Amino acid sequence: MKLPPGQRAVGGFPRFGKDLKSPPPPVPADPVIKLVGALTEDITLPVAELAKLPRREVRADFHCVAGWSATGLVWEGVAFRDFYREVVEPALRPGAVVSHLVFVGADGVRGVVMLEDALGEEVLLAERLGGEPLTGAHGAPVRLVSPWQYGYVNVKHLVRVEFHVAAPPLTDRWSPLAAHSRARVWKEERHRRLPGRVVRPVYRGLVAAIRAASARQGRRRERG
Ligand SMILES: Nc1nc2c(c(=O)[nH]1)N[C@H]1C(S)=C(S)[C@@H](COP(=O)(O)O)O[C@H]1N2
Ligand SMILES: [Mo]
Repeated sequence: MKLPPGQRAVGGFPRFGKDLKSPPPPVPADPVIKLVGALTEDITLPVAELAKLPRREVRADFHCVAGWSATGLVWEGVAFRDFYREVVEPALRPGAVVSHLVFVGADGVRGVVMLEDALGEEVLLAERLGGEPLTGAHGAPVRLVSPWQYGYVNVKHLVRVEFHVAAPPLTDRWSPLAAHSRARVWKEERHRRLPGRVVRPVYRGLVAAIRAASARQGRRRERG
């Protein structure tokens, strides 16, 4: 299978993220997802309720903006578009036209996704990977999976989804890693202003540094 431009296959599926030195956030006994924003009122949705929606399986490759790809992953969960139609739309404020979503993880990581991208056919609220419940490494209890977008919008450990009627303010406007608002892998939208091709080496350097820091931490943990 061909990979998107600038991507290389890695063996297996590494855990990755902004804080690999910390263990994944613990999963509460009865996890919930808060739904907030353009709704008549906030909703606290038990993750267990997702089981009532139609199940969907997606086989896809996963692409981190830093340049590695994991191939042939099999995810299972609920299609985001089914969730949106059945849970969100009936709760929207009359007249509200949602344009952007913000997905928030238990570790505070935020991913901004345009509604039209989130409604794509293969976008899942995924609870299972390779026939098993998600592990802490890969986003337990539930994560967003949007295979046509870079990993950074595939937020793990979902605790909150915000429904916005305008583009949310950019918090990383001046960062060298300024995330692209679409992050589409086949268009190599790695960076908000610079062509993806140009920033490839920057992200590659970053991945090496994060890996090294995480390995050092792992060795320290082993030694106790
Ligand atoms: N909550 C949370 N979600 C996250 C991240 C993170 O640090 N925290 N990192 C993102 C990045 S950059 C990538 S590449 C993928 C990695 O997913 P994996 O750890 O399952 O390989 O998760 C994304 N989602
Ligand atoms: Mo990533």
